[in-house]
Amino acid sequence: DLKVRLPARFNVAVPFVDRHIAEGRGAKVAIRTASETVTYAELAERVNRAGNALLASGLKPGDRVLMVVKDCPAFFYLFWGAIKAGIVPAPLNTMLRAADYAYLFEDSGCGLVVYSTEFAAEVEPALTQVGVKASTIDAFLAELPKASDRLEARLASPTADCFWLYSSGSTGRPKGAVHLQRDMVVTSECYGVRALGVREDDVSYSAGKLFFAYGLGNSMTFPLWTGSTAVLDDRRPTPDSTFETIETFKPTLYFGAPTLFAAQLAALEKKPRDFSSIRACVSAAEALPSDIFRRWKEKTGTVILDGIGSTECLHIFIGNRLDEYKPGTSGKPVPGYEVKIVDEHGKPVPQGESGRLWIRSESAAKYYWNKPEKTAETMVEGWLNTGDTYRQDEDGFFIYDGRSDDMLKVGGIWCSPVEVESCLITHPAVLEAAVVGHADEHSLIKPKAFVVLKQAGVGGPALTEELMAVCKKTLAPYKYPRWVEYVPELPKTATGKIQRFKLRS
Ligand code: 3UK
Repeated sequence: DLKVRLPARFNVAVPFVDRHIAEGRGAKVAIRTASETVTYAELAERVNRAGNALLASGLKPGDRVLMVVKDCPAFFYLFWGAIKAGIVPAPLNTMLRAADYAYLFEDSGCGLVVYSTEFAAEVEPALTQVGVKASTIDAFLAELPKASDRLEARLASPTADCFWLYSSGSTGRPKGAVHLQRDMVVTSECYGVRALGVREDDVSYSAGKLFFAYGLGNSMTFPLWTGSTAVLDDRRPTPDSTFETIETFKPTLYFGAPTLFAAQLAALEKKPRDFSSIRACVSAAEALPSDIFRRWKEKTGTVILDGIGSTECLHIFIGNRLDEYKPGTSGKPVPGYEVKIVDEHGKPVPQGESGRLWIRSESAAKYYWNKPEKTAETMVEGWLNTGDTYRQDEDGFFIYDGRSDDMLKVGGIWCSPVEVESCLITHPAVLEAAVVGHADEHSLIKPKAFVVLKQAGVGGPALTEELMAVCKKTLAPYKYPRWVEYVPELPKTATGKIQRFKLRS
């Protein structure tokens, strides 16, 4: 039986945090960073103090605390302190712009925003606009010594709302995926332990940050579930920063994404690095080209296990394993997850044919906050529509065939073509724009813009520079178009909808 069993009433902070004290792991290091180490005993105490500090700030069980927090131990204190007190934490992408934050503060109806000062330039204007209560991480940490180190865990059902993660869509605003008490137990046990084999003596390091569901599992829930150790680095991941972290902290598991593996490979051509501590690498967020797998293995001697996960499912649901992998595929369903590939009528396709991928699992978000229509479209009778097109090969491995919608993964992060188009048309020279994915030299997708100008013939390198600059300035910088092609008109349907699929080919 692959189902994960939980008591009728519990609080998920107990097995993830408090259990380690009872099991005699108090002196073991839970978190390592360049400037500090935190033991399991220190973690449990600070989680209690954080929960009490949140309650003292006026938050009540069920209220949301939004986190714009870099990868640091305080992320753990805040997240688990909230959960233990029955408050709902929602970590946000730290790369967003003021207008995005204003929307999220409003949409969530949150009682408090806690942010790292590194993000103040985008967070503070949004706070002023929305008028929500806020604290910097430093101010929050300064409150902890005054708060009690004892906190009674607030018990709830395994299917009670627990935390949120926002995910973006092709049109419209980000959707808050509401995750339940049991969800982190399910991902940690099914993918973390059963598929990946995370164990107590592992040291995990994830280039993907904690605010992504991917990083949250890699560097927080899997280590805490197994009583192992997480390495946190608050820098923007580059080849140099990640190699330095690997050489300094000697992780056994390294979690990256294809764009970063490609950049690391380019850097390895110039200077070899020490990978001897690593027993497995994991890649997710977009498909890993088999050429990157091959070159990585050649250069580092380690395999990269590609797996597909989503914010809605919380972590990887189809993945390669150390004992069973095939480069160029996403692997096989993770034990405990049900998977089907269906046609547009919902009928399973014959083996080998491409169709839409649906997932059924006990780690799936229950609904999107405030978005009943999106919920009804995506979550149907216990199944979750991933929006991906997949096929299964003769050995049962799942092969990614692209998205069923127009959404792009850029460097592993969602990018809506509509959002980039809306930004491009703010430039006075632009009449219309359409954005699609285009493969770069590593077979990884980046945005490409097709632009119709108000005045034909003025398009050229100078204007292209300007268009890229306006996108970098107004949007999260990774979303800017890497190529701009000037065209006389865009292909459209009779009703005037841009046919992006025609531009892709
Ligand atoms: C795409 C992949 C091909 C796919 C995620 C691991 O990426 C994560 O979550 P998001 O909500 O995006 C989900 C979508 O991204 N995708 C992810 N991984 C792969 N496509 N191969 C892959 N290996 O379109 C999927 O629907 O940002 C990844 C763990 C937790 C996660 N949330």
